[in-house]
Amino acid sequence: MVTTVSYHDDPRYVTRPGKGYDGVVCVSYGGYYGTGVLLSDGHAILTAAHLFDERSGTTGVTFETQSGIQTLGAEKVFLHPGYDSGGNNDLAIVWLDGSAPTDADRYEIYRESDEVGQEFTAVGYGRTGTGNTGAAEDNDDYIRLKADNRFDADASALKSYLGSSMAWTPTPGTQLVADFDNGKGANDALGQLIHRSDLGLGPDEGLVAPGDSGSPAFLRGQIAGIATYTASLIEGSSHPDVDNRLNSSFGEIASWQRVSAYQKWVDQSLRAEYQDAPTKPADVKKEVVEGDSGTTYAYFLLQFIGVRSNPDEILSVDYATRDGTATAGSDYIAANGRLNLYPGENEAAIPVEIVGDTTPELNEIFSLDVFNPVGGSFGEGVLKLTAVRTIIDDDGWVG
Ligand SMILES: [Ca+2]
Ligand SMILES: [Ca+2]
Ligand SMILES: [Ca+2]
Ligand SMILES: [Ca+2]
Repeated sequence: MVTTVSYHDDPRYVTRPGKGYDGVVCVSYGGYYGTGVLLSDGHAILTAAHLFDERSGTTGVTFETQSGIQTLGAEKVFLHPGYDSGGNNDLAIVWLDGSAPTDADRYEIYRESDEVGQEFTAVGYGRTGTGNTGAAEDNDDYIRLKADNRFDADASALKSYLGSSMAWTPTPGTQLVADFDNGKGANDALGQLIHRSDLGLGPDEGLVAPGDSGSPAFLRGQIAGIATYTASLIEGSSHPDVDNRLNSSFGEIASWQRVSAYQKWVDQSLRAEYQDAPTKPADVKKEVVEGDSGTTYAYFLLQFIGVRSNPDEILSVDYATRDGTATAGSDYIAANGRLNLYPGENEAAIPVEIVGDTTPELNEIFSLDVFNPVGGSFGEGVLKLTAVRTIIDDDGWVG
């Protein structure tokens, strides 16, 4: 991450373990590296497809958490089927070959469409440097930094202003752009190029750099963007880049894949991996054996019974886990988010990770609350549904 001020140890840029960014990981493949982010199920990393483009090799995913540094491999990697080298649909999901460290943060994806104009926090392992001089060359020191910026526009707005002087064509509604501001109108790239004037966030502002490909942009703690490219743009008499070369300096722009536009692909790609998930009520297991290491899933099944008033409509509910005798963090991993049922889907499972250990314990319970139904109801007067799961200890007796 290139930041406005140089010092990597400036508290505004550091991401120490335990402070909320432990699910941002370094992804290596074929001698190249980028950044990715752990999704809510604890098994999948969302990153950029171009990390895997035209190379071969093995995938490594490195976590830095309070329990130390741990690298996992990939069981498989899915590229978005519409990915093209012009930067469209530049998303990949890495399915880990084991569960992520239990102390790594898991993140929901951002599902609203109000990103433009909002401040976000970008976090990644990319090259460091300052806005004045850009990313330092060949300093792959793998420091996870964060910086803020604001989504100025949908990337398709650039094309409508720049036309054929821009060599690529972002699909409308699928990418978000932000510029790297130093507070001066002359270097306000998107103010100059597309009349979205905004002079930035002062010393908190930053921009992605090589190594930040695939890195998340967080809005309200959820993954709203996945970094895809940077650009130094010129149009007529506007030369906003401070040094007229592509190096993530002040006056450049970056583009993020707009995750809200891809929620169906993300959700359905993950659901296809939950091979033990129940698909009908008779298959639901209300008791789950704890296991001795890593995590295993307890599933909750959400089923819609009825006829959609509009067959193209997405139905949704919000959900959140709740402690019973089991405690989030040590016995299971808290989950909360929104479950969508897409057209043609009438049920889906919500996985919750059970934390394995070898300590004798009593059997313990926790719950999942489901609320805020959109497109259907739970029945008259019912605001919330609750289901309970029991974690069966497999480590002997306690007195
Ligand atoms: Ca900016
Ligand atoms: Ca700006
Ligand atoms: Ca530059
Ligand atoms: Ca056990």
